[in-house]
Amino acid sequence: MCRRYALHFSRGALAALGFTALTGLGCPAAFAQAVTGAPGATITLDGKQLPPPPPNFGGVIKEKASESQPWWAPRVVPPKGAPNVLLIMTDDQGFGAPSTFGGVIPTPAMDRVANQGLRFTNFHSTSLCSPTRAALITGRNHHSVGAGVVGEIATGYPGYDSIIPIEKGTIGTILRENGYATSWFGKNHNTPSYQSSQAGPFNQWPTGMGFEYFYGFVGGDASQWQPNLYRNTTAIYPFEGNPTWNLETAMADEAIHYMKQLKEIAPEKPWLVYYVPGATHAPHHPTPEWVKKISDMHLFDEGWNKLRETIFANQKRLGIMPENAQLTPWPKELPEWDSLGLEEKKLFIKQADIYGAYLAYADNEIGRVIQAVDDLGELDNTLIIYIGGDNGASAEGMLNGTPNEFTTFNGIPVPVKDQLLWYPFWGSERTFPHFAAAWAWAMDTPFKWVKQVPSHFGGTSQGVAMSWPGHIDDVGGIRRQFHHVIDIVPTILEATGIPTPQTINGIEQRPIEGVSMMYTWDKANVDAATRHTTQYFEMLGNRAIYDNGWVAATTPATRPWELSTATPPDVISGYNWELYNVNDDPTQFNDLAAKLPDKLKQMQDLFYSEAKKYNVLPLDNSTLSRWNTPRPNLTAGRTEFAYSGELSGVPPSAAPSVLNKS
Ligand SMILES: [Ca+2]
Repeated sequence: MCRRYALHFSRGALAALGFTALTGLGCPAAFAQAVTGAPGATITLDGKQLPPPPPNFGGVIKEKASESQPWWAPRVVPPKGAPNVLLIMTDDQGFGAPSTFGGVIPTPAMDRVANQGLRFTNFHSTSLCSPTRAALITGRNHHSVGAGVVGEIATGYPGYDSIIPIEKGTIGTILRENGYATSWFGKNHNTPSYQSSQAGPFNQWPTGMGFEYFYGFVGGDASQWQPNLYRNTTAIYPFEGNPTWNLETAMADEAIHYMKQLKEIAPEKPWLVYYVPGATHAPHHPTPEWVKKISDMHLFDEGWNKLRETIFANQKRLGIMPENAQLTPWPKELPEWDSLGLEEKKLFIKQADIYGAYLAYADNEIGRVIQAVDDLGELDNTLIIYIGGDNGASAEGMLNGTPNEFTTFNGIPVPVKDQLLWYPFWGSERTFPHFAAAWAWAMDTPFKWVKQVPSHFGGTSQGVAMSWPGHIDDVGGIRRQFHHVIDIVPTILEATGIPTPQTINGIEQRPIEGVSMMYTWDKANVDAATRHTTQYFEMLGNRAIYDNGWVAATTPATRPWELSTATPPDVISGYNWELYNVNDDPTQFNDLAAKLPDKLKQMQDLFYSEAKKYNVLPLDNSTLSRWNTPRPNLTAGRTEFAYSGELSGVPPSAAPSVLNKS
């Protein structure tokens, strides 16, 4: 019976095929004695070659079927004990926004993960959307995977072309080929913009990157009321005729349905659910129920300066910030709350209430997904990683905020009196709103700077909660080791016991660049030195280097809230550098550059050697011109366009340019 199967698939033959172990041979099946190879047989790969080479036929073929023996290849299953993986990341959420990290906005779902696992207070993103996301799913630096900047402003260099190279496969592909069900819900932003129309190609859509199921939007942001929504690669419109429909709720429903269905059909099959809501990127689109709930709490009535003090006090009380941390000063570039008039305060409080409602709403829907994991009996068998934001809070609303984010992209500030016309509708489908830049700075408490800024922790610090019951022995603990978004893939691989592949589809794979964070799960390692000892940062010409507790960083030469209108200096010589000892000074309060010029020089040299290693060159700090630089476009060379009937969701990269035309 089963022994016979094993004879035909001997240990030596398995090793030759790249297989390491046979498990669960499905012996109880009545026909097991009659067949060589059983439909219920499973196998765990050694994972070096993905997919594995096809196994040799293990049966017997004669002229007649009645004299032959059929054979089925065993089903690939992950290593025993490999958990489900729920990988959650919100968008544009500041370090100091959620209650889990001292913020005033209630995030009980993130609290839940933190309280059954660990909080990481020194974890970093790239400071921008597509770059962080590409780094997250590949375990490589953003420039290493063509994502030195967002895809919309890609340029024709390996570090910036928005193409994830085939020699750097994603966690989706790796887990899928090792027997996981893989899925992606929410924001994509990793498909090259010129490949994001219905003309494809689709190999860098989620379903082409190893994620078997996708429900979400392709670009950098989307209306939550009426998004450009896709199921896999097909546009869908579930919101039509349903005015209370909201994507935050719909994507939670979808993820819950997906997990439930899997549990019922294949209860033993582990899954990867990559869950990345549009919140809290603009447009801030919470439901009216959440607007009321948060507005009634009056969280922001005392303004952004007071908010910072409140958050920092909470962070000290919770142990998020150590005793030696100092609150960085309010920047002179942004107005003090007390200098504002009544109308300004009224508008700005509304903007923050809507943002707060959006974050609380998103966390609530994430909480429903986590509760569904619990209800399915899978919580003890699930590694949950909840990353608070893919970059710092966004100051892209300019100084006054805006009822429509696209005014920022066009460099048009909207006066407060004009914005007040939208006051009653803020957050509804009639608006595409963003809050004032000063709120972003406050949401990044205790750090300096905001989204787009990789040089300072305000742009890169993301609170992370991580849990896997029974595997983290310091439940509710805090970890201060420096880590980076490229460390998540190696952490997942170590937790699942799945090796890093040497080849995927015959393509030799380049090394993963992050390090596993699993050593921090051990209580004995609470104060262990970080295993991520060096990390460069670069975005839009601004840059920094972390090395063994030191950070050298350029002073941002342009302001993120000026976006397309700023005039940048020479990208090499036009920047001042700062130097921090972040072991002693975790908020980057004391600039030591003038005191320690030799240390600064050593760190600058290290930045450039790392930059060469990871495709960071050539540096480019251009702003508006970068949006309009030539890049692949499906309309190139065409002057006539004919469209008949219904056609929607065509991205600018596949549509005729109507800029400066009437
Ligand atoms: Ca983002």
